[in-house]
Amino acid sequence: GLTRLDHVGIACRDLDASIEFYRSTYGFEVEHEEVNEEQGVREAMLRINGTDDGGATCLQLLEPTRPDSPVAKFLDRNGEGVHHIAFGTSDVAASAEGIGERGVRVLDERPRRGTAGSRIVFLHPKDCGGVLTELVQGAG
Ligand code: CMX
Ligand code: CO
Repeated sequence: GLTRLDHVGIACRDLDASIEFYRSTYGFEVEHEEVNEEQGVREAMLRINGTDDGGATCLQLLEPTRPDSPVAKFLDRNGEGVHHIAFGTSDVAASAEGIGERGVRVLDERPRRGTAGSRIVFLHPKDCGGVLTELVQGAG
């Protein structure tokens, strides 16, 4: 099952400026930074706290790497802001299958590679009350 809030994804135009905002305003530090070309993002994970199951809750700051990417389209339509939420699971394929059986469209037929070797799938925001929702299984 889903065990925790893994992260909140935030779309931004300037990753470095966004990192600096969260550092100087709240004291959150970057734990991990990478480019994920498949998702079309340059991203940073800022850890907020650890959790009972050994995971963490993070902010994921997302800057688009190309104009046709999901985050670039989101910025064009909405400007900067909250882009998605992500729930942690110990078995992303099983969680996605169970949720799909309840009539929610799963956007990824099989899990894709997410931050730091995690495995992720997305659920359609139109089936989730307008919230783009990600399921994530840590690399472990
Ligand atoms: N949150 C809520 N609603 C969203 C949304 C979001 N982030 N993105 C799009 N929508 C809504 C739009 O507002 C639009 O609604 P209306 O039809 O009412 O106007 C509808 O969904 C379709 O929007 P669109 O701009 O035409 O977008 P697409 O259908 O091309 O794509 C989506 C939408 C969710 C399928 C696509 O963004 C996607 O596949 N996302 C998953 C991958 C992703 O977001 N990767 C980046 C993050 C990577 C990571 O977390 O590691
Ligand atoms: Co995410």
